Amino acid sequence: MDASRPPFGLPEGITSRRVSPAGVPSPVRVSVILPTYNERGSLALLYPPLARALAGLDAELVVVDDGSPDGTADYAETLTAPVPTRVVRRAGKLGLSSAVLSGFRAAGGDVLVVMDADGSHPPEVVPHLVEAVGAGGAEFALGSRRVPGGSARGFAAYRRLLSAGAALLARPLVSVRDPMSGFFALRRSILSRSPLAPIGYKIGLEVLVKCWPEPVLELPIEFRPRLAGESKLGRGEIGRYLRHVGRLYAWRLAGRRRASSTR
Ligand SMILES: Nc1nc2c(ncn2[C@@H]2O[C@H](COP(=O)(O)OP(=O)(O)OP(=O)(O)O)[C@@H](O)[C@H]2O)c(=O)[nH]1
Ligand SMILES: [Mg+2]
Repeated sequence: MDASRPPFGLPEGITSRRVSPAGVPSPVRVSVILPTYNERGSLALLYPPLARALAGLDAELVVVDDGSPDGTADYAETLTAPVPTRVVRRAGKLGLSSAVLSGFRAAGGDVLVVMDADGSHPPEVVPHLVEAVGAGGAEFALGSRRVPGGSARGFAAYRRLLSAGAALLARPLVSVRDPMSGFFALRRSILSRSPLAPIGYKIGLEVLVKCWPEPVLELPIEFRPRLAGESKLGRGEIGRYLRHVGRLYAWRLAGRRRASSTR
C-alpha cells in the first residue's frame, strides 16, 4: 500500500501530511467547533482521539453548550491540554445551527471545522479536511457518506431514507453528494459573503448555498453510531428542514432576479 495515501482514500492531490512540501508547519490556526447538548459522556470519549488527530496543528476546540443539565460545559472547561478549549455557554437549548454560528463568532481560527460532539464524525479525518482547505486549495471540505469509501453504518434504515429524501430536495441548490453532512471545514473568509440565518440542523447546507465556496472537496467518512447519550434530533426537525430549504430556494431565486435586473 502507498504509505503516503490515507486508508480512507483522499481525492487526487490531497495528502495526509500536516506540513507544507517545504517542511514548514502550516501557519493556519484551526478552531474545531463542537455544538453540545447533554454530551458530557460522548465528549469524554471523543476528546482523546480528537486531540491525537490535532497533534501538530495549531488548534483549539470551541464547545458551544446550551445549558446542558448534565454539566457538559463545566466538564469541557477542564479540557485544557493538549488542546485548549473555549467554552461558549448559552442560556437555553437554542438549536444546533445557531450554536455553530455562535462558535464561528467565538473561534480564533482561520480554518473552522464543524463536527458533532457525539463521536459520529471520525476525528482522524479532521486533519485531512483542514489540509483540503489549507494546502489543498479548497474553500470548503465536506466529510461525506456518499462518495466512494464513505458509509453510514451509524444510521438506522429509516434515518438513511429520510437523509436521502432530504438530500434529493437540496440537490438543485448544491452540487455536493452529501449536503446533509454536519462535518466540514471552511475558510473563515467565505463567511463574510452573506448573512447566515439557518433554521434547524443544516448549517453546512446554509453555508454552501449562501457563501458559494469554490472549490468544494468531498472526503469520504464512515459515519458511526453515537458514543454515548441520546439523540437530540426531535420530531420538529423535518418541518424545520422543509422551512429552511424553502427559504434557501427563495434566496436563490431573489439572487437570480437581482442579477437579471442589473443586466
Ligand atoms: N448547542 C447545541 N447543540 C445541539 C443542539 N441540538 C443538538 N446539538 C448537538 O449537535 C450534535 C448533533 O446532534 P445529534 O443529537 O447527535 O443529532 P444527529 O447526529 O442528527 O442524531 P443521532 O444520529 O441520533 O445522534 C450533537 O453534538 C448535539 O449535542 C442544540 O440545540 N444546541
Ligand atoms: Mg449524532
